[in-house]
Amino acid sequence: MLAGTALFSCGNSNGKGQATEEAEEKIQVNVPVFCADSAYAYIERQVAFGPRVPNSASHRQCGDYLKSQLEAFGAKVYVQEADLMAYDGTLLRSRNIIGAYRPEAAKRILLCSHWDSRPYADQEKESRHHHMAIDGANDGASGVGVLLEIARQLQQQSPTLGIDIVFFDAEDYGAPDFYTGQHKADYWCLGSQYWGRIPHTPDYKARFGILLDMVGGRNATFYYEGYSQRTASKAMKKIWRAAQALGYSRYFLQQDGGEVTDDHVFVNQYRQIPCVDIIDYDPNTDTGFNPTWHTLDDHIGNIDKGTLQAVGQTVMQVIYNEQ
Ligand code: AHN
Ligand code: ZN
Repeated sequence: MLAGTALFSCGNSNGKGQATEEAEEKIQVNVPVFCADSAYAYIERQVAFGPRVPNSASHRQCGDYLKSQLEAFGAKVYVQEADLMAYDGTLLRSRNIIGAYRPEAAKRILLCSHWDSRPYADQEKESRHHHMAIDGANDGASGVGVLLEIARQLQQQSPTLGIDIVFFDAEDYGAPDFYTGQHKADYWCLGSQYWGRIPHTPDYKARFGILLDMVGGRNATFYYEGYSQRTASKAMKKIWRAAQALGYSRYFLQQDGGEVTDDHVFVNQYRQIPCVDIIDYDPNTDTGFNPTWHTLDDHIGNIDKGTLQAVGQTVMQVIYNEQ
């Protein structure tokens, strides 16, 4: 099984944060070490199914895999099924897949990512490529890979708060640039819009949420994303502070980036949960995203373990220190 074979070089003690005799009375939290090799293996595994485009066999198979992997890591798993209408009227057979840790705990943190991949490489230079589906190693699979590794860690050592890992479906089925027909508004993030209206448990609440989107690119840079800044600045500052303390300031820049319509918007709008988007922002491209964004270059060869490590360890630092 992957869970066993994924552990190449990662031990399970970081030697940091251990309670010493001198500092006994202080609250010390031993944060487990995030294993980037393991996260990388979970990304490879998702990509190996083929593009996870809704209504495809690859999509269905990957969804089954995510559900069974969360179960294997000891989560209480919920699967929300819904037919969601895309911009062009296509009904997307979608599943939000949720893994809850300590489901009885009132104080909770939400961690989320989208798991579908985009049906169109519409940022490719040549139009003959625009109708091809992307692997979405970064755009989709990277966030899920990091969260699966965190799920594996949660099974071994529980933080104080309950944790919910939500894999949203149908995030990336927005109208392509080449589509000239009429379309409805808000055609991105269909899975999170559904979950926001009908959460997996009634009146679901969390102290805050963290959304991971494109967290595996080489030389990734995470800026203060505009919507997170306006609606979740307290949690955002906490995350960036943790990253600086861990030595990841070259990834987590303390500068303003653009504003992005992403799943965190609907988590906040529908559930009033402040949610921070950790998303690779590139000020040197027209799109503001990584050069591989919505292109055929978004494949496993462009995933960087250093970035996965920085993001995974930072998220763990935050969730294990929450009281
Ligand atoms: C828009 O382009 C409007 N939102 C980007 C959200 C996204 C797409 N994240 C990954 N793929
Ligand atoms: Zn995308």
